[in-house]
Parts: sequence; structure tokens; C-alpha cells
Amino acid sequence: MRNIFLGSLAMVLFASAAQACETAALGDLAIGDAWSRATIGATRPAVFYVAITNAGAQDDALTGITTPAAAMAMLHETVVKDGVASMPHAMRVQVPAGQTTELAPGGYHGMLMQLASALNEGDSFPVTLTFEKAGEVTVNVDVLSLRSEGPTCDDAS
Ligand SMILES: [Cu+2]
Repeated sequence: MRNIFLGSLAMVLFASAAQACETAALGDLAIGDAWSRATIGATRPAVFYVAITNAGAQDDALTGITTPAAAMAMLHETVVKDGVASMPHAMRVQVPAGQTTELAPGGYHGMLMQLASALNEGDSFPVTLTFEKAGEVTVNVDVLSLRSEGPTCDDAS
């Protein structure tokens, strides 16, 4: 039993890049393009980016994220005021009906602190998103290179 458990855990934490760009459905929400960047060591926080499409008629909101990859995961917003960037904690990220909301470089993002281990390019790990109305869904996050600006998910190959 022990070996079976360890084997499946390893698959979750180190699933291959074949899962890149998969989309998870939760009611009227489609959650896709989940990615992160490789980290140098485990002491600095990692980022989490994702695209959420709300095809329904009701507004929703992302209220939190959790992951076994980090002891502490928060939603942040990047705000530049008078040329100075800061990252206040975002209690909720609006997911308006009929729109795609992105957590992306320069805007809203997930911040993963106290990493269990460094993130290496090619790894993937699960993140569970909690929505005010739709509930919870878990997506696989692909770890891209240190300088990546995002996945290329329209690649049909
Ligand atoms: Cu941040």
C-alpha cells in the first residue's frame, strides 16, 4: 500500500508536461492556462497564474487558493502607484459573467510562500481554487522557465 501511495503522489507532483494547457470545468466556469515559473531554491515565493472564463449569467469571485506545494498561498494584486510597485493581498478577484478573468504578470496573481521544494521547469503541481458561488476546483499548474511570460496553449500539436 505504501508504495502505491508514494507512486501516485509522485505522479501528482511531477506529472509530465503532457498536461499543459488542460482546462477544468466547474459549473459555468472554465479554468485553464494554469502556470508558474521555476524558482531558484525554495526560500523565495513562487507565482501562480491562471485564466478563468465565466460563461454563465451570474458574477462570481475567486476568494482563495491552496496547494500542497506551498504552506501559504495568497491572492495578490500588483499595484503601481507613483512608479512604485506593491503587492497588496486581494481578498477576492471578481470573475464577471461573460468575461475571462486572468491572473497574469503585472496584475492579479497567486503568491506561493514557504514552498515545500524548489519548482523546476517541467514540473507540475495541483492548486485548488475556491470561488464564492461555484465552489472548489483543482487544476494542474505547469512550471515554465524562469523568464517565461506564459504558456503557448494554442499549439495544436
Ligand atoms: Cu505577490
